[in-house]
Amino acid sequence: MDEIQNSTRSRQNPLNRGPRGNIFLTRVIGHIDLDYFYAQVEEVEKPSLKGRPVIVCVFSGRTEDSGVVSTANYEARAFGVHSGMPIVQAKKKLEGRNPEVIRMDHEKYEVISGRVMDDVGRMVDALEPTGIDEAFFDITDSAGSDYGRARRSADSIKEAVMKGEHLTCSIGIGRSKVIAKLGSDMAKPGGLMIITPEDTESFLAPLDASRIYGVGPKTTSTLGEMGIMTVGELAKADPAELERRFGRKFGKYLLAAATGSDADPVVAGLEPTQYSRIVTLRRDTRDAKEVAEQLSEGVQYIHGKLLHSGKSFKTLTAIGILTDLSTKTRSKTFETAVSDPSLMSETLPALFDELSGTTGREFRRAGVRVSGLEDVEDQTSLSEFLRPAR
Ligand code: DCP
Ligand code: CA
Ligand code: CA
Repeated sequence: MDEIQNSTRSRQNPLNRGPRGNIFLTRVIGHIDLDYFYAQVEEVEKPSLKGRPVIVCVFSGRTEDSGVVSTANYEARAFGVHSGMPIVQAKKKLEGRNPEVIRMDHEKYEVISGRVMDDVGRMVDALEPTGIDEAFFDITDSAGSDYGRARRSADSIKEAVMKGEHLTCSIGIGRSKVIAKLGSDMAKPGGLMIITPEDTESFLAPLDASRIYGVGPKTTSTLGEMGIMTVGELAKADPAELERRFGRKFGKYLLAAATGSDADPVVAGLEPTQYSRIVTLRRDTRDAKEVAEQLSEGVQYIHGKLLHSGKSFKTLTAIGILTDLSTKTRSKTFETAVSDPSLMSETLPALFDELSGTTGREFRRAGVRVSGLEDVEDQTSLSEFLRPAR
């Protein structure tokens, strides 16, 4: 049975010949990027914001309005507001438009980002996060190099992100990272762009060379001096000249990127920097003890992960998702790294107690996270210190 499946698969697989004439499968690489991420999270948390301009801001605290816009939803962008703009300027542009100005809450976006990455990570062969709201993924094997199947995978990923976090995202798919990234950029907001191997050349040719990942203003201007404006022109450039101007490594990269043959692999999730577990509570409640009790399995799960990876942690975070779906967190950082599960169980009720004190709402879901991971090496675990010798 296996054999039949394998032979059917390989007959359908588009085959390529590599540099040494060896046959390899056409890669299927994706790039996912969450739409207007911080602002969209705020909209999900407070649906009444939808349709109004929303700006998420980092206040520097010097004067009431000093600071910059972290991101803005599309309603605010329509009036010229963008990331990095001074808050004062953004407010001017939105005068009379009833904008919502929200303070950036990085912790919250981290939690949601982590959940999205976990969900997407389970649906792909390899996931390489490259920022809080984006990641490359590889689905060559699971899609069998078939771009029709790749489309269905991408649709499922978009559905999963919507179902799990109520967020829209943009996805690009192609045979290299550069193509996938161009695809997700062009698909924004909310779209899916698939660039099949056959369409790659005609897709790339007319684009401005500056759109290639890693090509900044300086490179663009040097390319301009060489008479190269488009990716198509770059693809036809003299390799020796490119290497002379940009150095061997970057020169080679530019040529590979322009022909859609950059071979950089998707490197799956490096070392974990945190472990977390979130559960839906049996009933909505404000009782911190009740919440913490229902996380005991989560604590055991994290303890297992710590043991398995030989790590201990410095920071313990209680995550509360309230009945209005807003996410709140409280953390405690220990002086030295610890890994004891009973220490987690003992600390959580106090953290949830603090959390419930700052909000008038009940918890619907709750979670626990450990971060600031350190190698245990030969440090004795706290439980061994505390446990009476037998
Ligand atoms: N960000 C920031 N300051 C910037 C750029 C971004 O704080 N100068 C934060 C806020 C964004 C998040 O990073 O929500 C992701 O950045 P993106 O560049 O992906 O921008 P958005 O997700 O906001 O918008 P888009 O829909 O264009 O991807
Ligand atoms: Ca984004
Ligand atoms: Ca991004």
